[in-house]
Amino acid sequence: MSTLILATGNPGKVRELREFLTGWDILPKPEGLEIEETGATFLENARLKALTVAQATGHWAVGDDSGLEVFALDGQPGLYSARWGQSDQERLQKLLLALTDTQDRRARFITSMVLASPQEILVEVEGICDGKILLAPRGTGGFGYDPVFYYPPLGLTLAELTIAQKQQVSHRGQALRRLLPTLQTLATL
Ligand code: ITT
Repeated sequence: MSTLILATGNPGKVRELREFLTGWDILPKPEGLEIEETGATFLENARLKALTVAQATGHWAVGDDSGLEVFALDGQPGLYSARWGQSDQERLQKLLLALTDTQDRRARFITSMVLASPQEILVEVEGICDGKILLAPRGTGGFGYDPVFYYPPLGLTLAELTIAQKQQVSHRGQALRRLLPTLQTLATL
């Protein structure tokens, strides 16, 4: 079985990537390997994560940089979604507070996902999920902003979905499906 390293320290992302990448020997990012997110875009940060981890381990690595863009907040927290507060709870409360009295609740999740070998970047893909920010959290699944992210076609928040259901509709699921042809090719090498 081929080895693939998940270039992330976020346990929520690890659960979602693992669910999708069956048939691979999946290993976590090496302990203590911290990657400073110095990029100016999601794509630049995703490249940094995937390539750094692939080079450090000598294996293929997949990394994503993602975030929540809220229309009424001019795209914030965006690139700084993880750095907007100390914990998921704090970030979520800050978001609800920032949107108090705001009628326009439109938002979207974006991810840039990159697959790299120790030598080079192999593929770059993107995924987007459109939704709305609720007035209060709902559901216990997922991670991050999922409990306030309402997905209109299903009438549920992403935190009310199973991992498999979230993968069907989420930005990360979409990006992973776009990565699939290359992953399938690599698996046969
Ligand atoms: P790594 O860099 O180690 O992968 P991270 O959590 O710092 O972990 P990002 O820099 O990509 O990852 O930040 C993404 C943040 O955006 C994440 O911490 C959440 O707050 C939010 N986010 C991204 N995808 C999400 C999702 O599917 N559901 C809820 N929140 C999400």
